[in-house]
Amino acid sequence: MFDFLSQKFSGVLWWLKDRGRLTEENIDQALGQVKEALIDADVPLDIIHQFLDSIKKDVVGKKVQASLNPGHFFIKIVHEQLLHFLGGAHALTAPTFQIPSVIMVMGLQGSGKTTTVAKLAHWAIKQAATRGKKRRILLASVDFYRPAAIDQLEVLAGKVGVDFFRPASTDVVKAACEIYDYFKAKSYEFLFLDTAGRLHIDDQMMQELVQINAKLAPKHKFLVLDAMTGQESLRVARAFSDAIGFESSILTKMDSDTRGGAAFAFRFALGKPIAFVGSGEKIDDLENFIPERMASRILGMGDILTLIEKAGENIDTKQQEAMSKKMLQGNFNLQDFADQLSMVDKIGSLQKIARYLPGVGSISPEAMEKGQVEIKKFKAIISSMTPKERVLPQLLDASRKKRIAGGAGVLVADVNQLLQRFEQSKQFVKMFKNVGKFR
Ligand SMILES: Nc1nc2c(ncn2[C@@H]2O[C@H](COP(=O)(O)OP(=O)(O)OP(=O)(O)O)[C@@H](O)[C@H]2O)c(=O)[nH]1
Ligand SMILES: [Mg+2]
Repeated sequence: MFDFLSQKFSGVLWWLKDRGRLTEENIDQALGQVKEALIDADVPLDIIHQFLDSIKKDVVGKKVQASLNPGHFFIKIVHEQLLHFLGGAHALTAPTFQIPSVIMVMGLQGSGKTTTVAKLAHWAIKQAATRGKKRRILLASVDFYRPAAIDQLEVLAGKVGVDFFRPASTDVVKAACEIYDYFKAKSYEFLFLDTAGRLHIDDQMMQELVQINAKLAPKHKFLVLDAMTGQESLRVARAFSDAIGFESSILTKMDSDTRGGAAFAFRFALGKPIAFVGSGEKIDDLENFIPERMASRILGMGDILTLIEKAGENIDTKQQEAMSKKMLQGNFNLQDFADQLSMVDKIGSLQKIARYLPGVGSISPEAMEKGQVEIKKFKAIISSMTPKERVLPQLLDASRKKRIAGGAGVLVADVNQLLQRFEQSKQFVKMFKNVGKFR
């Protein structure tokens, strides 16, 4: 997600960071490239101009801090403005649902509503579980537009492990009332309501939603937008906002090779936050949208925090904290590298992780597979080393390498390859450490 913007931005900014002086010429050159990147990402032109103007105003208006070189100063301003555009540092991160609540999703056909209903229910269960609580959750749908739509939700409810209710009526508003009565009668805490989509904004769809909204007064309304639709999704969002209103949006399919333009522009164009982003088809593929992290990601700093958080679901927090501290401090030895590789194993596929790392855009499945095999090999090599060798890899002379290769059942060339990878990884950590300095 945002790989495209990230690649373009980081190219410009890393080039600029080494300039000793900011001249009108190199600022204009950098901004020109930022503009090109945003146009290519399908961000509306008026929004691009406002964004660039705000950067320019800041660059001219603010004094370069003594501790920063001019290139870093420029990046800092771009980062600040980006953050502002995406929702600000103190934006609401995770919505909490009051008890009881009706939570309604709406959006165009195929935008991901039904999948998102299941993801939200799963998310609510996980949230409650962190406080040792269990929620009584009901899923239901008033989508009579597509024949299999309601069955789809029933299957998903089974996967999430929550109750499902099928209304007898096929009149949308009557069905909505039936669902609501059932929800009340059975004292559920949350009702997640799926609605029908249409290919385009359509009067009948809007009218139905207006009526459901009036009858059920959902406490939370989410607009589900397919991030792949680009600028068009902003027009859709305005139409839903005018007709029904919603508090925040959920951008789906951020795992696709979308260029991120809609996400970039949404908050600014609509004045409403993005609450979540969908990053896959599974019920677990829902993330909070955190502007700070997204801004860093776009600027090519990678999203170590998200990565670590994801890891946290599978890895104990102590290990996680130690790792992030080491990364930030730039102390990083082969043992850490091995631990990191184990984390990769625990988190899941490399493809997922690659999305969080700077400059790693799309990687072919073959390359991914090769990567997984490499990880296994590397782990075997590191486990054949002595603890001392792991901390001081410079000890590894030819005879030690031979011993290690023998122990791991690999070639000496593989050991060398590991050391090379470790060096690269250290470079990345170093870069991250430097980035930390001027943020
Ligand atoms: N890759 C990816 N696919 C997604 C995501 N969210 C939904 N999908 C897929 O998109 C397709 C449409 O999702 P649905 O949840 O059925 O969309 P919908 O809005 O309910 O569609 P209608 O009910 O027909 O209006 C399905 O194949 C989903 O698996 C996502 O975040 N990432
Ligand atoms: Mg649906």
